[in-house]
Amino acid sequence: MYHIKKEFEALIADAKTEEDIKQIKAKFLGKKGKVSELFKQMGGLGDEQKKEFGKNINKLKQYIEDSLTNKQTQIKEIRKKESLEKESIDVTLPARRGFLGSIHPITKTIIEIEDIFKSMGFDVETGYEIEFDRYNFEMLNIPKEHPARDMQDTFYINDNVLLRTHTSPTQIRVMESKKPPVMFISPGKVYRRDSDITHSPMFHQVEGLLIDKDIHFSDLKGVLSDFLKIFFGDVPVRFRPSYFPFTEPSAEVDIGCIICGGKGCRVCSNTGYLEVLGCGMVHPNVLKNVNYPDEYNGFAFGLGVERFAMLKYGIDNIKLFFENDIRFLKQFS
Ligand code: FA5
Repeated sequence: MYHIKKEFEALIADAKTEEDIKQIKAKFLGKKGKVSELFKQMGGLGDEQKKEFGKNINKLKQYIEDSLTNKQTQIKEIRKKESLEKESIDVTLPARRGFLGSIHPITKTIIEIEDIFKSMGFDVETGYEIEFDRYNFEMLNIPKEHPARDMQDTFYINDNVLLRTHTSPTQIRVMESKKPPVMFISPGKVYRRDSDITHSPMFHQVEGLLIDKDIHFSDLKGVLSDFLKIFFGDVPVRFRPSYFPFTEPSAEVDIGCIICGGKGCRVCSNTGYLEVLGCGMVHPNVLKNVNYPDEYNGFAFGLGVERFAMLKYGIDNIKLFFENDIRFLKQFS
C-alpha cells in the first residue's frame, strides 16, 4: 500500500494537464486500477485483518480522490491565469482614434450662407428637385416656347415633369401657400445639361425671396452687399444689368476672382471676375400668378453654392466637389 501511495504521489506531482489526471485516476481508481486490486486481495484475510486492511484501503482511496480533485483545481486555475494573461486588456493604454468623417465643403458653405441670412431674419424653406414645368417655368413668366428656356438646358422627364433647373420654383410654392409678407431662403440641388470647370450638371443654389410693401432695388442691393461682405470679407463686388423673365429689373453679381486675385485665369475666363448670383425685383406677372395683392412687391435672388465655395476656398475645378477624393475632403475637417 505504501508503494502504491508513493507511486501515486510521484505521478500526481508531475501531472500537468486534465488528461494526465484522467489517466492517473484510471490507473489507481479504475475497475482494474491499483486500489481496486487491493480490495480483491482482502478475500483471504481474517475478520480483524480484513477490517483493518479495508479501513486502510478506504483511507488510501480517499487520499487519492482528494489529491486528484485538488490537482485538477490547481490545473484549472493555472489555465485560467494563463488565458487571462494572454487576453488581458491594458485599460491604461490610450484609446485608438476613431475615423471621423467631416462635413462636405458644399454642405459647410450652405450652412454658412443659411446662418448669415437667418441672422437677417430670413426663414429657410425647402422645395422639390423633381418639378412640374408649370412651377419651373410657366408660373415664373416663362411660357412654353419662350426663348428664355434656352438659358437653362433642361433634363425633361416628360412634357410636364423635369429636374428643376433652378431653385426659383420654390418662390411660387411658398407664395401659393403663404400670405405676404414673406422672407425666406431655400437651398437645394438643381440640374442642367452643363459641364466644364465652373459648371456641373448637378449643382446647388440658394434661392432668396423677400416680398413686402415698399421694397426697392436699394433694399436688394443692401441685403446682398452685406451678405457678400460677411461671407467673403473685403473682395470687389459688382452688380451688372442682366435679364431674367421673372425679375424686372434684373442683375447679376460678380465677385473679384480670388483664385488669381483679379489678374485673370481659366476659372474667371481671364475677366478677373466670377458670376455668383442672379437677382432682381420680382416681376409683376409672377406676383399676379400667385394672386398677391398689388400693394406688395419685392426682390429675389439665386446664388450658385459651388461658385461661392470655389471662391472662398480657392478651388479651381468644380469637379473636385463631386469626386469625393478623401485627400480633398480632409482639408475641410
Ligand atoms: C438662375 O438660376 C436664376 N434662377 C437666379 C435668379 C433667382 C435670378 C431669382 C433672379 C431672381 P443663373 O442661371 O444665372 O440664374 O444661375 C444662378 C447661379 O448659379 C449662377 O450665378 C452661378 O453661380 C450658378 N450656376 C449656374 N449654372 C451653373 C452650373 N452649371 N454649375 C454650377 N453653378 C452654376
